[in-house]
Amino acid sequence: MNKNKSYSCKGIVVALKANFFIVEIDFQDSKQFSEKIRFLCTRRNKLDHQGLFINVGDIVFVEAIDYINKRAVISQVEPRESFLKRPAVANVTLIAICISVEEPSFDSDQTSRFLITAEASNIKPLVILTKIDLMNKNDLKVYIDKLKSWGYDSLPVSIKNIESIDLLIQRFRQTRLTVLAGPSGVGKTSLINNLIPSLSLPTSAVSKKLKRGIHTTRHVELFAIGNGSLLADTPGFNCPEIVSDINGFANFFPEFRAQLINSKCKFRNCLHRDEPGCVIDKNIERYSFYRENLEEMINSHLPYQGD
Ligand SMILES: Nc1nc2c(ncn2[C@@H]2O[C@H](COP(=O)(O)OP(=O)(O)OP(=O)(O)O)[C@@H](O)[C@H]2O)c(=O)[nH]1
Ligand SMILES: [Mg+2]
Ligand SMILES: [Zn+2]
Repeated sequence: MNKNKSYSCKGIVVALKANFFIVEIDFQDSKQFSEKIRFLCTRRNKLDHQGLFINVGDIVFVEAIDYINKRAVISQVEPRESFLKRPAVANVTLIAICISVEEPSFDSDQTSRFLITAEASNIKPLVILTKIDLMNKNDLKVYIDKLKSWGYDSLPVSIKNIESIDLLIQRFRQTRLTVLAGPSGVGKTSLINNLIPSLSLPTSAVSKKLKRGIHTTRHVELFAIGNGSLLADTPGFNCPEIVSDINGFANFFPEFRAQLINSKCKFRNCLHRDEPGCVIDKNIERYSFYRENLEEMINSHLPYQGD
């Protein structure tokens, strides 16, 4: 294990705490023995001047390493391969969108908004249907089929079903950095506690009155899940904002993309509203969601006409 002070080491930002960064460094010796150590870090002023914002998931170089007090200074940030804006995580390779059908109940628009966030960041989403112990098999099939018709695979899980947890571990170990995202109270932190039994992160029951989660997790944090893979717990939020330009919006819907592969609309810039020669089937489930949000975008782009 090389702990020579003059070295600069590569690590990953696993959490932000006030004005500090928690950086995890994997020290490996010649016998392949590995020890992961977390350091409380500040950053060199020059990074501020370069306007570089450091986020969880960033690969960084640290120097001035104090092994006794576990302190160091970030001197360099590697270019990002991807960036998810909300929750803010760099270098994400998979977004696992956690959605429950009961407690809190399934909300189609909210689920679509999470999916669109992933599509807009160009990061592959996977839907995890949580708390399946609270529903019967027929209902579960309805939701799996619904998501399939939108173009998404889903993995049904429950913390009360060990096999489903094992399947999740296998899935997450195949990808470098998975973010668990989704509304508050769907069970993201509970899943992590079950996937990594040495953790006991705080969780809380869904509010009976509001029928929603109470925002228990407040910060993004990365945890090692084996095979060099990382998993991010994130604070739940209930209404992700849609960020899209008018012409690119339809492209965020896999079921629209599938229709446009086989046939083309008459007009190249067709918005799939009421244009002649439009090939999009207006009876598909999410057309009304698309249309309402598109009209909102169009209206907010109209020049002000006066009162
Ligand atoms: N029945 C059942 N309850 C679950 C399951 N998973 C989580 N819960 C419960 O759901 C509640 C909310 O769980 P959390 O893990 O705090 O939810 P979260 O998504 O992390 O919520 P935020 O941190 O607020 O975003 C807790 O009371 C859990 O015990 C499950 O598989 N089945
Ligand atoms: Mg949580
Ligand atoms: Zn069209």
